[in-house]
Amino acid sequence: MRLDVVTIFPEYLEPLNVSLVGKARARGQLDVHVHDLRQWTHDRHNTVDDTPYGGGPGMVMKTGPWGEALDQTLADGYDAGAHGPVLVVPTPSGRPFTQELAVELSERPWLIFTPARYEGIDRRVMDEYATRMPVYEVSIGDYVLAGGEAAVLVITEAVARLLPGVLGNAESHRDDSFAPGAMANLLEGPVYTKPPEWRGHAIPDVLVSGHHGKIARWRRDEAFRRTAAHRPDLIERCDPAAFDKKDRETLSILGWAPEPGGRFWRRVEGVEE
Ligand code: J9Q
Repeated sequence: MRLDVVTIFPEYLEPLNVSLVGKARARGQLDVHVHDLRQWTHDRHNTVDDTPYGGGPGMVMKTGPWGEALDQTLADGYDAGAHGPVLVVPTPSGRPFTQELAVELSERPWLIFTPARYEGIDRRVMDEYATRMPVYEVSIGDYVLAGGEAAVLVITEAVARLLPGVLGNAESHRDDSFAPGAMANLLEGPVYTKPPEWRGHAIPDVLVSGHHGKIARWRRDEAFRRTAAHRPDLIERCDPAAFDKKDRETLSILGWAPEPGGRFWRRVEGVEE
């Protein structure tokens, strides 16, 4: 996979040299090119932004530098034999970044990221490149960043680990909370390793019982407990028919009951955690 990033802060992308993504690059599984947007400015102050039409706070990134940057990035990539580019624009007004979108992006041969500072990029840039390639405006969550560079790191890591041969066996994906096929879209429960007691904290006895059925059941109950506490929206979306008798018992202890209609779970008032 080829990856281009055009940014006014190329140093911000240094972490792409480290850890899983860095190793994927070193092995030639990922071909990363980081570009300084200001190389496509022509004035003495290397201006990349201007005031918004219609007034209002902040600055908007100008069409000119982005247009030249993307034209040249596309030309260089095609010259190097790349094909099938996708433009990925991190923005709080984009579609949510999910594991499903990570899988979709990991199946593309070439991603071009355009992280923006300020109040975003002039809309005409996305409109222009949308006539030549798919443009994905993506949000990594409901919070405010100073710019899109951190989002590029997040998206790149989620995508790179899905590339064939990038993950070792030790960190295989099958049990990830949000991976397709994970335990019914539940969050994962707590994990423990040696020693069996630490500063007076013991591990749950069941984990050393050697009883695999009981261990699996305990893990599933803990997954329900965490999911109900941290992500009630995931429980609410579940079809009650998806759960066995013990699942339903656990949920009812946690204060959840199937709707009278039977299509969803809902939180029952007055039941403690
Ligand atoms: C560029 N807040 O926020 C959440 N996902 C992306 C972003 C974002 C931001 C500011 C600039 C992206």
